[in-house]
Amino acid sequence: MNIEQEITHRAASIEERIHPYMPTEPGLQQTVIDAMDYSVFAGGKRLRPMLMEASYRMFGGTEDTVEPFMAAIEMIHTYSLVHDDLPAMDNDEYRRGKKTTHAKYGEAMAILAGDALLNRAYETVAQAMLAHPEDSRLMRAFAILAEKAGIYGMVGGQTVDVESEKKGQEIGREKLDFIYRLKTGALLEASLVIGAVLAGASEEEAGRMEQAGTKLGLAFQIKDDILDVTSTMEVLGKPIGSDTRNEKSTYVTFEGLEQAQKDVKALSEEAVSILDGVSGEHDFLRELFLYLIGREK
Ligand code: GRG
Repeated sequence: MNIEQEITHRAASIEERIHPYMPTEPGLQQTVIDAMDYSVFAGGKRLRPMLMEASYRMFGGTEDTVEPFMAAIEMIHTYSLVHDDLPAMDNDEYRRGKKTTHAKYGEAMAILAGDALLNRAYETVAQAMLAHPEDSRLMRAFAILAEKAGIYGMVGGQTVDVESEKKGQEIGREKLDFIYRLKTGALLEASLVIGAVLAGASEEEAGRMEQAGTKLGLAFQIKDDILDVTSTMEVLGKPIGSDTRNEKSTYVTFEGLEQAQKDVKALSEEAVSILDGVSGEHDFLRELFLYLIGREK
């Protein structure tokens, strides 16, 4: 398998399948619809829906009930990026090589586009549940999505991150790990667990997928910290060095670049070994986990 080609192919297919879940009905609220569309289709690796679908297939899922959840998690991920880029948070002007949503549409419209994407995600999943009222897996998956995106997940991690950014604030490794596990890890965990649950995996198997997601999330965020130091604006699609400029404590400031690289590799391999302990064909997932160690953006 040429993993790069496979990822590109899957990302394109995911993009096509997400599209129909986005709003299209024209109305006076056209601007916010345009801003949602701009944000979702500005690029992006489509990693979360890719993980979700691969996990679904790993546990024998064959239907398209996973698709609304794939669309929903990408909408939630995109809303989080749109809000994270706002002047009140990171105040970033570029992402994925393009102007951020607030830089293009203004701050108010970016807040609304983020809000609308979050709502649209839940609308999308609710429609799927209404279409299959007999399938309790959809309800379980919905509950996981909501929890992992909320205060016990991504929003919780972002809260501690925002509070820790006050200049001169010393944050310990424990707090850093908490931030990474929730801010970055929670949606990756959700992707793997939701795929498993929708395909009918057992509680134990879903738990293992969650553990793999936790390790992967940590590795992914540490790699993000590394790229902020070692990459370029051209490759990353956003300015580098933002953590240093904001005097932000990161894994790299705690452990140094070399150790951080080693830990990304070790964590990714731990994630793979958890995967390998679960039955079900997962060649692509394994390759994807390992590919992310060396990712350049
Ligand atoms: C605003 C509630 C709220 C949360 C924001 C996701 C997030 C939390 C902040 C974004 C900044 C950041 C460094 C998050 C860590 C996770 C991460 C590396 C996100 C980028 O994910 P990719 O690389 O993005 O999958 P693409 O563009 O490929 O979709």
